[in-house]
Amino acid sequence: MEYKQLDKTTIIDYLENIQSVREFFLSDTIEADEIGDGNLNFVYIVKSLDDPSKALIVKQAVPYLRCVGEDFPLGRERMTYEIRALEKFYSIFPNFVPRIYHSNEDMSLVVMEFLDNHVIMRKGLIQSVKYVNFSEQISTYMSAMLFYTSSLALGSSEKRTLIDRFNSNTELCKLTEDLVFSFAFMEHETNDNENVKDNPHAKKLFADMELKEKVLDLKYKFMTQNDALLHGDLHTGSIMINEEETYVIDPEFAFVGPFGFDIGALLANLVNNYIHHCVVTKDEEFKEWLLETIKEVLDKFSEKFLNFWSEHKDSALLVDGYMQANSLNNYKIRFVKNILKDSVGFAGCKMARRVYGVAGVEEIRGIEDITLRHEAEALCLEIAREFIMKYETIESTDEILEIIRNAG
Ligand code: ADP
Ligand code: SR1
Ligand code: MG
Repeated sequence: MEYKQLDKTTIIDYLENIQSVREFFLSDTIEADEIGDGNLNFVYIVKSLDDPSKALIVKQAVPYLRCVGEDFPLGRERMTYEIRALEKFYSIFPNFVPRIYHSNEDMSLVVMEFLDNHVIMRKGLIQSVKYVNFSEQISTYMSAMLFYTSSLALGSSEKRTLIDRFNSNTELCKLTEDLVFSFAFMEHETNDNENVKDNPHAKKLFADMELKEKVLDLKYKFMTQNDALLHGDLHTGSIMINEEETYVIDPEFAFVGPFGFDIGALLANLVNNYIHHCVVTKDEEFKEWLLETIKEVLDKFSEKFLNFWSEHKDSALLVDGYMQANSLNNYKIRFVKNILKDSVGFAGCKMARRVYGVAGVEEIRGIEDITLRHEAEALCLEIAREFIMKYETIESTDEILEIIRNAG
């Protein structure tokens, strides 16, 4: 089928020919509305006019970056990787990924479950909403997705097949290389240059060679380590949540990359939210809940990852009988500690890129009072720097919390 960019009218004609969608809506009259608020794609809600409880989401990639417009071309193949990742993640643990009703790589389009009772997590966190099941659920999601797509679970050829299926997501990997690890640390036309101009914190960041060397090390890990299938953009805007459930959406940046990258993205976004509450709401109780949540997410991740591993004796990495039990156990504990260390480094890069780089986050760039915004930015850069400079020596989650608490 030849690619065609759909709109809220032509989507209806398209869906009429899709069997699974017809079975969902039966003979109901349907209507579409565009609801996308992301940076890259168009997202439509398609609703039944006969039964308002029935709705589906249609997401289509266009051959440019939505938030900039047609002047910024971007291959729509990103949707191919989003579809493949959604299917892969769903096959590992269906509870955390929207159900797919239809996908079409030629049309760069996916039709999926409408998460009607869920909100984008970032929005909830800004409103100080506590999600009590979150640490349990997201730690299961991250440990399962990372473990079962890694060489600790897969055989050697299966792992290489997985890499072949995902690692031509070149344009989006390049976007991350540029935006997360490079441009936000230097003078660049894509930065938020109104804010960079005459800003001593920006000047200091861009001149911080000690920091930039460490960022380069982390960028190199991002570019060369093929540990596991990543979501690739696991910020709190890619999580839809309510008090009971957690769903992860939007994996178009998926590729086989370093274990610590998704965990780092999540950590960075939780800390950015903490900073918002330090500076704007000063909600001490919520800040404490965020810190506890960070600790729980990381500790539970390690525990669950090790549990999955204990059930797998043979893999690309390990042959049963290769090592004595206690040595193997020590090896595994060290392995997971190294994942956490890298997560902290990646979190630092992810935090810093939100300060002056393109695509800020609401928690910081959305602060209208300029003095408070600068205060949040300074705090963000301070914690990011500590994370990046110290990540290789971090031994426990308590040390991570200490860095966060002691800043400011
Ligand atoms: P982009 O790739 O452009 O970032 P997203 O996948 O993040 O797009 O989707 C943009 C917005 O659409 C989300 O912030 C969310 O509000 C809404 N959305 C996306 N998928 C769903 C879904 N399955 N159910 C409900 N809303 C969704
Ligand atoms: C120009 S795209 C900017 C950012 O949006 C996505 O959510 C990723 O984080 C990307 O870096
Ligand atoms: Mg998004």
